[in-house]
Amino acid sequence: MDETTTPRQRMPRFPHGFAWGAATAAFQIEGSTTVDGRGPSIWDTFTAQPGRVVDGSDATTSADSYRRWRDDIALLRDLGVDDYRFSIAWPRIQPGGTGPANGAGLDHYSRFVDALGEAGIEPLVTLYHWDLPQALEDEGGWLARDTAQRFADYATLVVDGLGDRVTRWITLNEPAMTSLQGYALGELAPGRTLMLDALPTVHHQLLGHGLALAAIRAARPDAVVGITNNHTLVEPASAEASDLVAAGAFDAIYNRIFAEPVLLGRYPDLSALGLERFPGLEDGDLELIGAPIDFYGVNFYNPTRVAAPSPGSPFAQAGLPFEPVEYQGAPVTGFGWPVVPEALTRLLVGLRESYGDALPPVVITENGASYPDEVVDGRVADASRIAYLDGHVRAVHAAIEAGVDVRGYEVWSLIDNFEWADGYTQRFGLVHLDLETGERTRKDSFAWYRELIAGQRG
Ligand code: IFM
Repeated sequence: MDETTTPRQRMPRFPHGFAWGAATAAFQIEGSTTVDGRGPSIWDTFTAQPGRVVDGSDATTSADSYRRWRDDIALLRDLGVDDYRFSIAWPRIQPGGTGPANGAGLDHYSRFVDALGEAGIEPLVTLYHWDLPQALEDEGGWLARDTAQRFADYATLVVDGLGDRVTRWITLNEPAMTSLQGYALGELAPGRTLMLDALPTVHHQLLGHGLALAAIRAARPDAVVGITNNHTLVEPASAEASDLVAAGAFDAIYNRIFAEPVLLGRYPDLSALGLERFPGLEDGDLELIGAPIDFYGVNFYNPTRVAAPSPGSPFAQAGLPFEPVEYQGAPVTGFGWPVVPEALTRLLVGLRESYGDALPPVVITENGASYPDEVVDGRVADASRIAYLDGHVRAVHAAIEAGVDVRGYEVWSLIDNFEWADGYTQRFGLVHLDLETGERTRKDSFAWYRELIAGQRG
């Protein structure tokens, strides 16, 4: 250990049973996109369109984890994690989005789960991390109510195949990003620019969560099921009334329309957006969506400062009552995201204050930072990532001390991977990926995290 990998201060002790892990997603790491009968997803379509991905790259190889999964498990074992959060690719299980399970695809994950078990690592499985089968997008994607039922059918196939060895399931990853960036702004697949007309995709995803939750519970009463939402701590840009109103509207559309139906069984008041009833909502839906879950997954990266839209800005032109503004006074990651660890404590305490006993135990299902890492003489000295992770882990501890029931923490990500529309320009891994050779090099943050986990056990 040298000075960059030695924690500056001793990490406080987390509660007994707190689970330490690392996270990935199928499309971002697997490659082998045409192997074993996998069908095309919206991300294959999107990456093939010129100009969609900043470096023109695609995910046909990435970390090659579909073939090199044993290497990934060796890394996880070395890291000493309790669990591994990974996702199942829907187009490997149902290449056309409907019908019986594709045996070859299911067998792959079955082998993988067995090997994790042999390594003493518990799977935490995300059923949907953005790779919708293209055939379903052709039928309307998440704009179509039927996609919710298709998702529940797919979830049932997976749980029937793996539920004897997998206990913990996450239905959806970050439905906010799918709706806001995928269908409203066009920054992620499927690249639609529907603005507020994208709102039915919010409801149909949440309905998919509710239907899948019921299906999983019916198939495996012992299953432990949650959802993962991406949360940001929203701060008004000033104390002006207009900025306070703007921050409230942004909080509603980014955080609360995804949290409240799940936790409280109702949508927040969206009259600031001119909405009296949520688009797509039908009688009985909220009972399904708001059915009790076993844990609530929180992905957190950074806070967001929000102002009233300046006249003529794209936000004003789109009729949106808010505009995110630069977050001054904090260091930034490679993505330019502000690094403010205490914002995570405030966010978690705020969730507890807002939702009280309706908030089940929380798992931090993603947290991490991208930096432009390089291998120099066989080493990646990523002191900035260590500082980011160290600060955020302490922030989780502070939230627990303040009374929030947090049960686990997953670093995003185990290994550098395909960062969606940013291609390979943003490296989030504890492990460096050589994009030419596929070679994996443990970064200093890997050693730091390994020591943290070992220290919590000792
Ligand atoms: O890489 C993504 C992940 O797929 C979803 N959450 C945010 C990460 C970093 O942008």
